[in-house]
Formats: sequence, C-alpha cells, structure tokens
Amino acid sequence: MARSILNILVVVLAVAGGFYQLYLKPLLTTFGYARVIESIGNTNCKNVPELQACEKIMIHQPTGLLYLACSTPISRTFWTPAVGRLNATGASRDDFVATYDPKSSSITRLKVVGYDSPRGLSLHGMDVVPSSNPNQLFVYLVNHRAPLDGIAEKVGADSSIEVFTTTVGGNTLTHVKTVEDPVIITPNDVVGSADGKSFFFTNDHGEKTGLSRELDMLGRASTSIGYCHLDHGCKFAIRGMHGNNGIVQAPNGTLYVGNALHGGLTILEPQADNSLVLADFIKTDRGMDNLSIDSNGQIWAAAFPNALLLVFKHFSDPSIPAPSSALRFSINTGKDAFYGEKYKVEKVFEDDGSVASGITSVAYDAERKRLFMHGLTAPSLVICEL
Ligand SMILES: *[C@@H]1O[C@H](CO)[C@@H](O)[C@H](O)[C@H]1NC(C)=O
Ligand SMILES: *[C@@H]1O[C@H](CO)[C@@H](O)[C@H](O)[C@H]1NC(C)=O
Ligand SMILES: CC(=O)N[C@H]1CO[C@H](CO)[C@@H](O)[C@@H]1O
Repeated sequence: MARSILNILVVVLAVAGGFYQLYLKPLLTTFGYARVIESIGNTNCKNVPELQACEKIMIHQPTGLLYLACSTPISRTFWTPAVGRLNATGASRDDFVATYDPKSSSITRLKVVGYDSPRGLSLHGMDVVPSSNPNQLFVYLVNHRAPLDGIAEKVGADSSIEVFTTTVGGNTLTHVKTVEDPVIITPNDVVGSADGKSFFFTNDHGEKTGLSRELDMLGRASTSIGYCHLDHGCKFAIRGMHGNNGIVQAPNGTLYVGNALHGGLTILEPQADNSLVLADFIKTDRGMDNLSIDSNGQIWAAAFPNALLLVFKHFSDPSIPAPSSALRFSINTGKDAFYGEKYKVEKVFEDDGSVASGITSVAYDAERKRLFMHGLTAPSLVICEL
C-alpha cells in the first residue's frame, strides 16, 4: 500500500517536474521571472510629467506632432477592463486626446465637440489616420463605457469604438459616430481607414468577465480581430488567436498583432471580404503589446521585461517602478535571411524603470530619430534620442 502511494507520488512528481521544466519554466521566463534587466538606449532621455497614463501614442509624420490617448494613473487602477479592473465608480469619464509638439514642448488637450454621452470617455487604444485631405485626420478611439444595466464586475464594460475627426495641429475633436456591436467584446486597439468609414480592432479576451479569461495565460486561444464598417456593421475577421493586444497596419494593408501573454508578432493579410488570413509569426522572448510602424516600415513594440511585476504590482500602485523595453522588427537583409531568419528582432531600449516606468506603448520618429514611450499607468511621457 505505502509502496504504491510512493510510486504514485514519484510519478506525480516526475510529471509535475516535467510540466515545470517543459511548460511552466519557459512560461515564467517569458513573463519575466529571473530576467536580468539591461540598460539600453536610456541615457539621452527626458520626461514630460504633464502627460500621464497615456495608453497610446501616434506620430503625425509630416509635422512630427504626437497624438496621445490619456487618463489618470489612479483611475486606471480602478477601471481597466483589459486586466479585469471593473470598479466603474472609480473610472475616469473625462479621458482625453492630447497633442504634444516636441519642437516647442507644448501640450494641447483637444476639446471634444458633438459627443455628450453622460458615460463620457474612458480611453484605451487609438488610431490617427490622415484622410484624402491631408489637413484632416480621423481619430479612432476605444471607449470603455460603464454598463447601462447591471454591476460592472458582473457584466463587464459596455465598450464602444468612437470615430472623431480633427485638423492637423487643431484643438478640437469632432464626434462622427459611436460604433457598438456584439462583436466589439473587449476591444483593445484599433486601426482605421483613411475615409473614416471602417476599422479593424483586437478583442483582448473572448469574454468580458469570468474565470475562463484567466485560462488565456496558459495558452487558451480566445482572442480575435473584428472588422466594422460604419454603414454595414461588424463581423469577426479572424477568431481563435492567442493573447491579441496592439494592432498596426502597414501602408500596403498587411496587419501586425502583438501577443501580450506569450510574446510574438503575428502577420495577417486582409482578404477582399475583410476577413484575415495568417501569413507569418515572429517569436519574441517576452510579452508585448501596443505596436506602431515607423516611416521606414519597421514595427516597434512596447515589450514587458517583467510582466509579473507590471501586472501584479505597478498596475495596482503606479508609483512602484516597472522595467520597460522596446523591440524593433524589420525584414532581415543579412546573410542568415537565406537560412530562414526572415525577420530581425532587436532590443533597442531597456530600462529598469528609473528612466521609463510601466511602458506599454512606443512610437519611433524615424526622420527625427526620437523614441516616444508611454503607458497605461505610466507617470510621464518619456522621449529618448537614439
Ligand atoms: C471603487 O472606487 C471608488 C471610487 O474611487 C472607491 O471609493 C471604492 O473604494 C472602490 N471600491 C473598491 C471595491 O475598490
Ligand atoms: C507589405 O509591406 C511589408 C513591409 O512593410 C512587407 O513585409 C509585406 O510583405 C507587404 N505585403 C504585401 C502583401 O505585399
Ligand atoms: C491599446 C493597447 O494596445 N493597449 C494595451 C497596452 O498595454 C497594456 C498593458 O498590458 C494593455 O493592458 C493594453 O490593453
């Protein structure tokens, strides 16, 4: 009897050990367990503390002007549906889009016109797209509204995607339309079209609330990308993906999506019916999200050197510094391209959190060689000359 219990115990331990070595250890490593943080690109930087908790940065390349979707770090600790923070009482209802001009260091908080929902704006992902008139821009915003009925902890956020328009360097944001649809479940980030009529967006979970969401950490593929047209409604463009977070589109239409949980960049090609087909996948050693593309076509990603600290400590108390990094993806033109290394992944920035804390969004101005970084609960905008 004792003998067989011992045997079972040995088998259980062996399986658990195998599970740890094969599965849990690489997973914990990806999440940042025992990672040594380097110092890269963090010596020539400055902070702009007037801009806080800005989740997304877009660069208007012709002028070098930055567009940021901002909030307050404290309200994020109560209301961030993406990470299950659903205390609607503590949500900020007056999040805002700001512009920042690096030449003059001037900040403009854009005044909202034509949008007067009492549920206000609780911002997250954003896209800013020049229209056919280069002086007019379309601004697409993920808005995590509090639910009209029910308790937010139970039913989740009633998220919408808002389309606004503005002029380059202007100080107003004029509302065009609120898009709400059952396909918009847990929107995270958005890429919009130049005519102000359609967009792709990521759902960062398959459900708004519930325990099953947590299984995504272990590889459950419940996330998706949706497509909406303002005149024809929304549909899923692709489902069954893992860890979807930031999304960005190249000028030729190719889409790139970051995996926030296990890392990696997925490349997708849109079809004539606006569904998406997987084209490629580039592995990374860490989870990442909020992507951007620079004017040279290189993809930039905010990546988490230590996701565990970011999610479990910094998101609860933004004054605890969280290490940050930025990765750059480009087509490999070197010799090893021949042997299958199609893409080059470079770590261009890494910091222990003293210069750049809690970074979840990066954007690079390739003409002016400047890296801009911000984050969901970050205390300031960080600008580094590279
Ligand atoms: C929810 O937010 C409100 C307002 O900030 C705060 O007073 C309250 O303690 C929070 N509730 C919980 C359960 O954290
Ligand atoms: C689109 O452009 C990217 C580079 O920016 C390239 O890697 C990709 O292959 C292009 N896609 C198509 C369908 O041509
Ligand atoms: C717009 C966007 O991609 N937001 C993500 C940026 O990073 C934070 C931190 O993981 C995510 O929670 C956001 O969903």
